[in-house]
Amino acid sequence: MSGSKIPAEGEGPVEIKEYTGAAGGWGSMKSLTTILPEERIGTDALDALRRQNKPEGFMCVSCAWGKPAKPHIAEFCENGAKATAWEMTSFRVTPDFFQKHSVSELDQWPEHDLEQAGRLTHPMKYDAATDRYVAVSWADAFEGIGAAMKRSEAKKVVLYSSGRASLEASYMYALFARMWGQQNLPDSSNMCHETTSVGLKNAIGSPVATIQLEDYEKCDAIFAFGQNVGTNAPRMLHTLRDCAKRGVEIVTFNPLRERGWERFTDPQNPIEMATGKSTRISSQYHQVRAGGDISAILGICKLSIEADDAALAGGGERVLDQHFIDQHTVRFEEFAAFCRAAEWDDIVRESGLTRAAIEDAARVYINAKAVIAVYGMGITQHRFGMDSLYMLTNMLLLRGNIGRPGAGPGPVRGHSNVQGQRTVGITEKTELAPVDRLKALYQFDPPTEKGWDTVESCRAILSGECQGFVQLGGNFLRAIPDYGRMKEAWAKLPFTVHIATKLNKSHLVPGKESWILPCLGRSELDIQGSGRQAVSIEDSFSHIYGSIGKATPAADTLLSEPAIVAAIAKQVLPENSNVPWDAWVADYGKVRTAIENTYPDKFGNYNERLFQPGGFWKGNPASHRKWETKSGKAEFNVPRALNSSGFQDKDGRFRLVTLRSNDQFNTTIYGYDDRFRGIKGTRQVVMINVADQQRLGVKDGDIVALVSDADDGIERMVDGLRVTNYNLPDGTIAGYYPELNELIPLEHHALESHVPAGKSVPVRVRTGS
Ligand SMILES: Nc1nc2c(c(=O)[nH]1)N[C@H]1C(S)=C(S)[C@@H](COP(=O)(O)OP(=O)(O)OC[C@H]3O[C@@H](n4cnc5c(=O)[nH]c(N)nc54)[C@H](O)[C@@H]3O)O[C@H]1N2
Ligand SMILES: Nc1nc2c(c(=O)[nH]1)N[C@H]1C(S)=C(S)[C@@H](COP(=O)(O)OP(=O)(O)OC[C@H]3O[C@@H](n4cnc5c(=O)[nH]c(N)nc54)[C@H](O)[C@@H]3O)O[C@H]1N2
Ligand SMILES: [Mo]
Repeated sequence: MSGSKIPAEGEGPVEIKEYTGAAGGWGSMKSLTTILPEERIGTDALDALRRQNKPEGFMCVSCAWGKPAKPHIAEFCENGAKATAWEMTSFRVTPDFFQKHSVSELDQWPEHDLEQAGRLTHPMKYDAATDRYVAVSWADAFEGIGAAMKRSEAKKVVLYSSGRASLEASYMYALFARMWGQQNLPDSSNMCHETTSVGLKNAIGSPVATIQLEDYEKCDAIFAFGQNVGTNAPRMLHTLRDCAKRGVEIVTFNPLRERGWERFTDPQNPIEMATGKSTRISSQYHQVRAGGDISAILGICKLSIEADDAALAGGGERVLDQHFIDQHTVRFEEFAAFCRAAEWDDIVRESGLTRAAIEDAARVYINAKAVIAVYGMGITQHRFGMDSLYMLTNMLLLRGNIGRPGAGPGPVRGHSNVQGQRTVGITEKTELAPVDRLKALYQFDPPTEKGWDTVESCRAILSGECQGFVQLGGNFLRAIPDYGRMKEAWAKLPFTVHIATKLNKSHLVPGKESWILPCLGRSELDIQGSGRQAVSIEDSFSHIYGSIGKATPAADTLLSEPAIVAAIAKQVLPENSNVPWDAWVADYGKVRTAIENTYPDKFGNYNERLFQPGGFWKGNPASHRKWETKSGKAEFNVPRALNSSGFQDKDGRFRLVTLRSNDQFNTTIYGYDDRFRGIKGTRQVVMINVADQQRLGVKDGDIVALVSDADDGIERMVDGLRVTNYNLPDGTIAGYYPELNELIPLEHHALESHVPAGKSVPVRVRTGS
């Protein structure tokens, strides 16, 4: 059994009551005036905020939303500012800190306290005799890591990256892996939008959004699925507000009524702030069951197709774009037959929505000339997540809503450079690696055997096959499912290397040998041989931006990510004059030239265009209706199930949605408040609606446990959760990630993309514990 009790937090009074404010507004100002002084940040940080997301400024380390060519006076949001403050804190985790606290002790600390302790300052190596990390020189660290890697079989070592590292660092990291003879290059995308990368590629031949920021100025309807804008991409609220004001219909599908999709007060608008005025965002809000999107969209498609059938029969105006369907798509007839045959009883049951509600949504869809479908983790993190995504593209294809202005799929990516990492070679899949170019440029034979993704890496860790784990940022152990089982196996790894800015749980379960290598953050000045360096990132719209850090580094002992990656590569690889690692570290412009030589179509004149306002666009074939799919056309797909949970409903079984609060960035917990959801002072909650509470015989404030209800016979439990009244569809309950990751079986993942299915986890509620 892998049960755990979450340690008590003692973070001030717990208060749970409905939040009545809009997203943004004074609430977000108040939240900022708390975190900025808490992190004791200096004038450097305020100056950095002023420059955040502006040409020649630094690009926010929080979300991947686009940075407009004409930025606002303050082009940052509450959560972007928190992320900056968190990185620019004046607290430090020095060798003394590690002398005071053993690793076993630190492992008991809540995640919040670990990161709040401050920025890592020195390279550290674990000493088992004293159970402490002790300071080592950079030279000794690299030598030790090199030796550990060379003792291992390259193909059994994982090189993970979290989506924050720059294009330059990521390109070097992936190149190093391949020159070493492997491509075990999972990244956070494997837990996130990989369903998009696989599903959109299959359906329309492009693994990313086909739209750009400016398309939001041209759409007349937005369909939004499973994304929490107010918390996870708050700058998008400005875009949505402008759309709503223009009369764009915004139709939202989400089991929770997320405040950002309801209304918004612009903190940068003095009149709105003074009058408390807010803009309504969604014109319709549908509280779909967790996993119910397949059926909700099926209803919309069925109504569209049947309206078109009627128009054909009666001579009315066509609803479908027949010309587009004929010219550009395959398998329409199969899909249309499936929709016509679908039964409303099934659609209503599986979506959790009434037929009338779906008819309202369909009316908007049918009348709109240009539709954007925006989505997040509520679509991708399900067992049949790809079927949900296919339904979303099916819907768009019916009326030719892909590849023209103001229309198309708009996945909202997570980490600020997660999409870019894939672009420059961080992938375990050979077909996505630029094998021929690498071979020509560096004269070696890149590996062709598929590497491990996140789930496969976890399997190899569990089985003992994995011989070592390097992470370029991130907190892998805490972000993955099955925390209890994985933690035990992780401790047996022969070596781990963590390139990080802050201490986290992954560092505190040392393998036989473990190093922590502290690096510069993106906001910091990075001086190398040729002077001050810039790095670059790619946003959700495939726009690429330069970023220059200006703040004084947290310690003069820090190295940059490119410098660390190069040093490790030089230890492990035989002397190879074809990669001038030192020259690259001295001048990142040379890495960009190498990237341009590897991907000439996407990165032409890279260095010249680095600071183009609004970023430069790497292009997208599907946006001009060039379909790089197997069939050469956009593909309709019939879904394999009517809901995406991938398990049967049963008495007492719930679909658990694991969510982010407004006070966290993934496993980084800034605080214990989730303002928009009215939850203060705690994260140990399970949100349940009143009818489900009555069925369970529990009430608001009771303490319960959640237990895994997967059919694999493994007991998994999280105890000490406070029942919290919440407006949710029957049978859907919710709580926070990462605390609940214990409950997700590793094998409960999206089928093709292997994204852990954190948005419908089968659980039971255990009372009286
Ligand atoms: N401040 C802040 N910003 C962030 C992050 C952060 O942690 N904090 N994380 C970054 C990262 S890496 C990512 S990937 C993104 C994540 O951003 P989101 O995609 O918004 O991710 P989640 O917070 O997990 O919320 C998913 C949303 O989907 C809804 N949902 C759950 N299940 C379903 C379903 O079956 N159907 C539908 N229609 N909706 C459902 C939930 O109610 C919730 O509103 O944000 C990025 N930005
Ligand atoms: N149950 C459940 N599980 C989930 C999710 C969910 O919704 N539900 N979401 C999934 C998703 S979408 C994602 S993206 C993953 C996130 O997984 P990760 O990306 O691995 O996790 P993060 O919490 O973003 O990583 C935080 C750590 O990154 C390090 N760091 C911060 N900035 C830098 C930097 O500039 N450089 C370096 N080198 N290190 C830095 C710090 O040490 C910090 O502790 O989690 C996934 N797990
Ligand atoms: Mo993510």
